[in-house]
Amino acid sequence: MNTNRLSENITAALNAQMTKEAHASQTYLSYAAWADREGFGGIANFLFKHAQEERNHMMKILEYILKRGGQVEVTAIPAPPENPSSLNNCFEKIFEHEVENTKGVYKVVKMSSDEEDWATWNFMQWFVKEQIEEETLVMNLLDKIKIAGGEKISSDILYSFDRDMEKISGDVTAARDVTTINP
Ligand code: OFO
Repeated sequence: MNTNRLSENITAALNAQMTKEAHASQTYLSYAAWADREGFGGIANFLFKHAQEERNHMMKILEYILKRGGQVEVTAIPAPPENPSSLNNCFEKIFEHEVENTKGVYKVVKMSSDEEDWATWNFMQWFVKEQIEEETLVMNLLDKIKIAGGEKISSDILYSFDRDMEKISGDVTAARDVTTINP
């Protein structure tokens, strides 16, 4: 008896999205390390936390595939893009990355609607909402940087921006408190 409730196409699309989330996690991780090396401790912490969030998104999809009796395919993750050239560039790159991720989410939503797989459609609505929040968050940060001078942001504004970023709370444990038991 076949208990797999996912079509071949949906399984492939969900696995692809899972890899996209893993890639997003690696990208945030790489930018976080860059930010830390540049001396932006608050921004680095924000990005480390976000890397963990993206990994959680990957796990959410993995668990869903398993729950529906489908086949999980863990594949190679593409390397993250090059390091940003500035703080402004860092958040521009993040915004572009999030928009790309949203496109991947929409692809699965469209496919599930075409196939009338309402379980997957319903599952993916969480990601649609999450992408709105993430795009808005990055958009607002970019606005702040723009007002503060964009590429020409002064070092004292940069200092207080970095300190403010330390205070932005995410859904996950602060990077410095992360352990394997408490990811
Ligand atoms: Fe950037 O959030 Fe995952 O989906």
